Amino acid sequence: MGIVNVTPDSFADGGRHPDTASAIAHARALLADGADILDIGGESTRPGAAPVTERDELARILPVVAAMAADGAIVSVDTMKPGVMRAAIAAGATMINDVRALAEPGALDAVAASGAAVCLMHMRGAPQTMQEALDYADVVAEVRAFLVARAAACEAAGIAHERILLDPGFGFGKSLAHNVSLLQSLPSLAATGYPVLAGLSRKSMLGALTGRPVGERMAASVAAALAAVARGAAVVRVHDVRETVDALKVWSAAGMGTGSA
Ligand code: 7PM
Repeated sequence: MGIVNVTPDSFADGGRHPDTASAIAHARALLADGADILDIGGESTRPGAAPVTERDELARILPVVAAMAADGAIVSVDTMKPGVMRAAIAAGATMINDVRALAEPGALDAVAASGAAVCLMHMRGAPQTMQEALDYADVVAEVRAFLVARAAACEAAGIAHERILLDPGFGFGKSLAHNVSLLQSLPSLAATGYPVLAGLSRKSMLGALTGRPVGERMAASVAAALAAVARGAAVVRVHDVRETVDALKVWSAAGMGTGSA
């Protein structure tokens, strides 16, 4: 899964859709690099990020979703808003990636009413405050229980078991030790039977492990993707698609098990 961010700093004071063309070009490059899925996001989940209105989020992502769906790509949309989910699905998205695991009122129904798949992610608290209270008795058990409960809520709302993926949410309200525990215990999440999606690309836990700033974390990110696949991830969400796909090809040839980047 290749990451396509459509969150321009210039958008609020700039032109109407200043970066649609560059986002589409980036998405096409990720497909050429071997991405199986594009994850298109117009709302930053960055800690402390300013909230984005539904109107602005739609203006950012819809042209990109429509163009990539028209190209035949499998399109995921990274959003917490039911209105954005519905519009994105109508424009051709077939997967919703929600860091709030469809907790927003109406989100369950928005996905259930469609044939779309959903990635349910674990986050402690809200993006603005999630790194404040990092207390877990057993982070692996707590994350797993949360995700299994959300999957049950999805199924009760009419979302088929086969359409649900689980994601421990690396970096979302977790310390380095919590993130490392979750990575090591990914098989326990995979044992639920739902495919697991792992997002480790360029994250601060890799900075903590290597001492590298965000612009110098590609090798760490590729290693993290391989580690996640080795521990049972079915999908890895990455910025560096070409390098990750190359690494997974060698990994696979060596009989180390397969995943999709
Ligand atoms: C600032 C902070 C910028 C955090 C970007 C991020 C995930 C996700 C994100 C993930 C799923 C990033 C994150 N991370 N969706 N969206 N899983 N399913 O590093 O780990 O891309 S945003």
